[in-house]
Amino acid sequence: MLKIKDARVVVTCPGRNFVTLRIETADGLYGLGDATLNGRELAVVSYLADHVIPCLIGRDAHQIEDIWQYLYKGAYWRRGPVTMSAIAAVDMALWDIKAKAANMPLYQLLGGACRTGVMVYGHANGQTVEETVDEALKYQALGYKAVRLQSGVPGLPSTYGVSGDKMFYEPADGALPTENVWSTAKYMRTVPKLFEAARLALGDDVHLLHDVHHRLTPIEAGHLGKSLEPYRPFWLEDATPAENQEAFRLIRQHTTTPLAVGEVFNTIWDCKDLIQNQLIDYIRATVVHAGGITHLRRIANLADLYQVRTGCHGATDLSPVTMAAALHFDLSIPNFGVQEYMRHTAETDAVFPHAYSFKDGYLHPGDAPGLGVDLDEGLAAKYPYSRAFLPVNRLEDGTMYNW
Ligand code: CS2
Ligand code: MG
Repeated sequence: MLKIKDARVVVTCPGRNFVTLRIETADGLYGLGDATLNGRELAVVSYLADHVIPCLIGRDAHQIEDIWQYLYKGAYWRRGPVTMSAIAAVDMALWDIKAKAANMPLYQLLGGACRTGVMVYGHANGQTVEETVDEALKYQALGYKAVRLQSGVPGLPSTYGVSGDKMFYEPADGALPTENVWSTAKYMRTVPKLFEAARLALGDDVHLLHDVHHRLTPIEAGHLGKSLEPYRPFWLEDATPAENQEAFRLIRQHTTTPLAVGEVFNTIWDCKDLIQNQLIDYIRATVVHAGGITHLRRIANLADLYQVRTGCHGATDLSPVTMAAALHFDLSIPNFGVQEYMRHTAETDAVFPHAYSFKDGYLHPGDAPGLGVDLDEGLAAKYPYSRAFLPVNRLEDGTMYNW
């Protein structure tokens, strides 16, 4: 029995807000779990502090699956981003503790390595197509085998994925939501030019990815996918909102461009039909928003039956605790595809010292026992929470739209 003696939630803002759960056992072992839900952080803090932690004290930290079921079925109100981020944090921390107790890196406990490293993609962005291609060339020079391309859209003051930051990207930018203006017509004219210029400049040996960020209707997404086929994109991400999973059938009918979706998914139910009907090629659900390693492995196992690979979300607003957990997961599953890797600020990396390392386009979680990430609570306390909202989008006529 590894009795849970204490658990607390640590909130810090070294460049951006992060919520971390720390669970400690009577034997002095402790584990960390990320519970950061961008723009809604404090809802998960309360869910953990007021509703989950009281239920954890005294339990056996070894019983990861039973505790998962207890928090999921016992909540009565199942699913959803807040509940599943809270459960995810507990799950990550318990796997961290179990691997430390076993004195091995988590991937070894998850069945060992299926590859020598985790291929990642970087986030090239620029105000213009030319600037974006220049940034992509810099990633290629750093050894990246895969690069995501996001450029400004002529005629639109701002758009998703484009900022002054080049190695990390933080969309939550205001004490109240920033209102952006969107035009699908202007966007649809830009993306094919971006891919044509990038393929020309970077050659054939680099994977090119793009995030539509939920902004097209299914038929528009089919059209865009088709127009990019000559440039062989690795994937088109979040081509249309996925609440109606059937919507992807229409996209499939019009293009063979691979489709990736899932960063906003919280359980296997959000993607079961997409996977079983072969409507997607990459599932992007993450350990922090989809119920932790325990549940994400279920999703990956289902996906494997249909030759769907993983492409886990790894944006800057997912903490280094999530990145560490994701890498142990990515290294150990058979149907790994690619891992998103937006870097963190130097302040964040100092608050969360970690064993994972980048080399020649690949990340490796390292071989420290557990997740291989820690939390400097003294340093964290120097960065108090600062409320920040994600932007919203309106069409040019003022209609509320998908950001
Ligand atoms: C994005 C994210 O990285 C991605 O693929 O979709 O930047 C996303 O917008 C943020 O994580 C939201 O907090
Ligand atoms: Mg995305």
